[in-house]
Amino acid sequence: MSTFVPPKHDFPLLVNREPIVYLDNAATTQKPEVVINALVGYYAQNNANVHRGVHQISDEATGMFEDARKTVANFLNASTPDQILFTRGTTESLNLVAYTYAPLVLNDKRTVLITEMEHHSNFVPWQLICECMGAKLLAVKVNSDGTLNLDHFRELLRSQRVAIVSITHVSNVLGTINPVREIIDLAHENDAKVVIDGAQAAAHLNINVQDLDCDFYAFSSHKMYGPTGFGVLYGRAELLHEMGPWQGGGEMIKHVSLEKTTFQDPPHKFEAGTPDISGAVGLAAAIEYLAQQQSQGLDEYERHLLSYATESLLEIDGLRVIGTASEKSGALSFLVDGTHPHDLGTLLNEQQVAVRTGHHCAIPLMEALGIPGTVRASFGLYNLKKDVDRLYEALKTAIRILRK
Ligand code: 7TS
Repeated sequence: MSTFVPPKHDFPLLVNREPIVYLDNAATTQKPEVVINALVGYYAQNNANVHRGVHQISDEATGMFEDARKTVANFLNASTPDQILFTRGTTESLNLVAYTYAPLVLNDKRTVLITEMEHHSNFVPWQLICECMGAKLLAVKVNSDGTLNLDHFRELLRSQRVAIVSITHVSNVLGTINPVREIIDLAHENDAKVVIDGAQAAAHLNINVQDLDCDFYAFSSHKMYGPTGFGVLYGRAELLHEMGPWQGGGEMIKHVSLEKTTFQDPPHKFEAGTPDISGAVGLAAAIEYLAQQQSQGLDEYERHLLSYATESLLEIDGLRVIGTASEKSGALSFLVDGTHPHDLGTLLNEQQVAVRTGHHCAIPLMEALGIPGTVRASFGLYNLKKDVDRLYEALKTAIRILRK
């Protein structure tokens, strides 16, 4: 095990709600005190609207908001901050691409490729826009171990006129880390643009949009220790310039008249109305906090913890891990013979262990795997081996009760 020490004491909720073991980090993470303080500090000291006031406080708020954009650009290694759009989260980021970029390229019966392992938020927006444009939506198959069927991907790229590939970096159910670099290269060789859903990657992997060479990258602040209701879309500059605005309103215009409105350059063209300024400030604080943890060996620790959890749970009679790819991160899904996931989740909750059960907003994946749902334990930087041991013991008790 690495020398990283999980800083549970940095997270007030975990301290206040002891002895609850929180293993639902793929749904949302808890917030460290530095993030909570950044939000309170912003409202107590610097709250004003951005990009419009001539007064000092508005200047400060604008500075903090735009500094947060720079922090996010560095976090993703984007070449410029104006390629960073602030949204309400991954869901809104993906909808933004579907509604403003897809119409430019989905004419003429072209295809959007997703995969069977997508979260509904990387599924439904594409279905809606494809229906609207008369385009085809196809899904790359998932192998029984939870990896992507890359042969099927290559075959679809060959046989279809693919305009867009939209794929998750890390599966929220299986934990699979997809080989996105390879997928992006293959897609580009076939003239398709690539959107990456980074919702489950941002807290766990180092993301470098220039190395990946992706066209769009989306993630949510709340899954990486930042505030809820805030997120990011990275877009390649030339594409953001081609794309029309998304919503109309204040601050996204250059000039308005009855005849014609002209628009600001990206990113402001895509940010109509008063944005979530505190969200940006909170996300910047979360990114700094996460970077500090990473500098102390977090990545290795998280890998060890996931292996430890997998090995422990596999000792339980009749337990089957759903998703056994060699490259995994964050989530551990499983089923236990003779029990229903929901019953297990309920009995775990009674023993103060918080997990998620069900289809995890990935019904097509459940159907592809032929399972009703899973129990999912998902880990954050504060989880200890002791938490895994609590899960193990609570599971054994739950199974004993259910099998009586
Ligand atoms: N994409 C993936 C891969 C996700 O896991 C989620 C949320 C989203 C998109 C949507 O993110 P949002 O912040 O816009 O809601 N996943 C989950 C989950 O696994 N359990 O609760 C939410």
